[in-house]
Amino acid sequence: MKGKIIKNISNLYSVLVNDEIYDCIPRGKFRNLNITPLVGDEVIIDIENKYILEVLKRRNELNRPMISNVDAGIILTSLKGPNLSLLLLDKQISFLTINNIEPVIIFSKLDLIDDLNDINNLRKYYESIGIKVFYNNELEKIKKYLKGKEVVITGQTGAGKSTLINKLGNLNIKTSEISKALGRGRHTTRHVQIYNIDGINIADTPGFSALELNNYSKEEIRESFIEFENSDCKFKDCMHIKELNCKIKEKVNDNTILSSRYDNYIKIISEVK
Ligand SMILES: Nc1nc2c(ncn2[C@@H]2O[C@H](COP(=O)(O)OP(=O)(O)OP(=O)(O)O)[C@@H](O)[C@H]2O)c(=O)[nH]1
Ligand SMILES: [Mg+2]
Ligand SMILES: [Zn+2]
Repeated sequence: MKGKIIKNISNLYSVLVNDEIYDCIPRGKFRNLNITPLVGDEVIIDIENKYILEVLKRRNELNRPMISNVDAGIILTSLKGPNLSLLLLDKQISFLTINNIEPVIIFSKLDLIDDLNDINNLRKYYESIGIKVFYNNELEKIKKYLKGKEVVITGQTGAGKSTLINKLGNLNIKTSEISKALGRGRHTTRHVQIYNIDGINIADTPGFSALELNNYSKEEIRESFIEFENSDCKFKDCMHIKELNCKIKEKVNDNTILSSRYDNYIKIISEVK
């Protein structure tokens, strides 16, 4: 039977087959073949013995969070508690872009900020380079945009990922209750799980506080900065660092390119091999 993995906790995978959920374990051969099934995978299962027999070809996959076959990644970005980190935001945009997944920015905790001027300008900038941006209270707009898509929601611990999914789907995601019951004192999602909300498949994921992009090349990082495309620099292969007649640096100087974007680009490529 063919199904889709919608949840994974250690070696147990919940596979959805025609509205029924089967908790399966992978066949031993996967370990030898070095295949780890991922949430989002289309799989063939043996319903009687509750085995995953085969993982079908993936459209794409991420290692952080561990998920496959997604169209869009929501970068849930909190403005306060956790505080806004434009470096982490830009890293996530690059990470998703390199992996052929559309980045979508959703800002949360606007209610904790007095002056929204800066954040409105930030929104306009990211929109101007072709990225969809929402505030987390724009529930209907978010739903409309995500309709029919396979989506993963990523971002810092405590940014409000599970809260947003609960609001979108009128859900009460159990993971926060479980962590409360265990006395950890904070709502922390500990596994990846896909929820179906009015035609949107949306995966909740555990949060993180840092992201390393050092598996990628400097060129891949450069390509992931969308606004650097067709730069028309003097040198065709300009890295936009110290080269002469660099059009990107000119655009940074005349504020066509957001200076934090450029600074973060320099930071990210300096971490790379
Ligand atoms: N003031 C305010 N609080 C929010 C907002 N969104 C979420 N929160 C709160 O932030 C806290 C953390 O929210 P969660 O949804 O558990 O965060 P998460 O991103 O799922 O965190 P992890 O599962 O640990 O990765 C909760 O107390 C939420 O009520 C918001 O827009 N404004
Ligand atoms: Mg959560
Ligand atoms: Zn250049």
